[in-house]
Amino acid sequence: MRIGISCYSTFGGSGVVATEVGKALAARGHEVHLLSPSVPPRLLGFENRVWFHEVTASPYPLFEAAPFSIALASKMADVAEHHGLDIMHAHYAIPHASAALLARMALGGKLKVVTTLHGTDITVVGADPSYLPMVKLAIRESDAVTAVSAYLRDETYRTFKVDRPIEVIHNFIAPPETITPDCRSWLAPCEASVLTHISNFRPVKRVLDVLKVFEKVRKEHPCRLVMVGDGPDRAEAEAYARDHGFEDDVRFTGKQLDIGSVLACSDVFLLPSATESFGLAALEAMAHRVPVIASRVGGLPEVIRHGVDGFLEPLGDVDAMAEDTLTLLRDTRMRKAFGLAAQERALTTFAEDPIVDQYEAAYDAAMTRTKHTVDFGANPR
Ligand code: GMT
Repeated sequence: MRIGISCYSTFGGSGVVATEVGKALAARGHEVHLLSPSVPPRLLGFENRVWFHEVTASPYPLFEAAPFSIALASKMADVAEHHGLDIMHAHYAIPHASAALLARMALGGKLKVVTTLHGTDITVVGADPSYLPMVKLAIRESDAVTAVSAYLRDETYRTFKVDRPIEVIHNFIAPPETITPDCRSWLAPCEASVLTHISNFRPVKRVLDVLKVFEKVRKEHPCRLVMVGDGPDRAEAEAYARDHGFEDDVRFTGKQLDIGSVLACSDVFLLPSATESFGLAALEAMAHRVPVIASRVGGLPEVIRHGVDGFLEPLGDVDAMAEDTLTLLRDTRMRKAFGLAAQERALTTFAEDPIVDQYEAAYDAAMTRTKHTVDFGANPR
């Protein structure tokens, strides 16, 4: 098949899933065209059968902001027409799915649209009245829709009241990257335990809860905190560490491509998010044998088994999360057993191959779907 994949070029989340799906499909012999505002970080080396198409919205004095969605739809239509694409796989509803529908219209209905819902496109921004009608249209009119967890599928039905199948295709773990062997000596000198958090530091991640958990744990057990990523709440988190006198024990590394090396020297991963449709960062930690302590929200219970490979606590319960962390740090055998169970679950339940099979099946289903509620008229091609 010839497949377009449209995504944000983010370090985590939908950008990672979209790029890894693209790479896996290309390895299976499909022709893959990635469309994004810049090269996604996971598209590092040269990949056979993968094209990259940069999407740029040209400025014009009349525009208050250059219309990215229109530029994206135009690029999709152009690439689809000139490379003979069968499918446009939109990752994240806004604006990727809506733009794909426009491209499909521009091509007289000849392009099939598969939309993958990732989380905040439904739970945070999608539900905002300024976007809701267009997200609803995108969900209704895509030829196939997938969601990264059962939780997200159910939330989509609840919020948008759409009457169509939505298939759950979980996030998966791509084959691990190379590990830098000695990063522990810089991250946590003096044999201290290492707690890690990786995110985009948006309010939904509750990074201050991470610092509060660490603040409690460090009073009882020698440890360091590694904060990987960047975003709006980083400055507040750094200020919290300074104001509470433990800034020397926290490393804010900023965005990192090689999170495998950080995870390889981590003892516990903290993810106290307000909501998380799946929690790809948790899965990545688990694949590196790091038990995850998270809030019991969204799709996280589909990933982490409480008391088996991690702990799930009520949202905002930093006391319970600190207690869980101390339990694991004090009991090395238990922590190792949790780590092994986590890795086993990550590499079997969320292995790449069977999950990419599911995406291929979704494409096949989309190719055979004929019903569009919008009348596209004659094919202008
Ligand atoms: O907020 C983020 O974490 C980024 C966001 C995205 O779309 O880039 O992540 C969402 O998609 C990931 C991949 O499917 C999921 O694993 C994350 O749980 C989800 N984030 C939230 O629901 C907050």
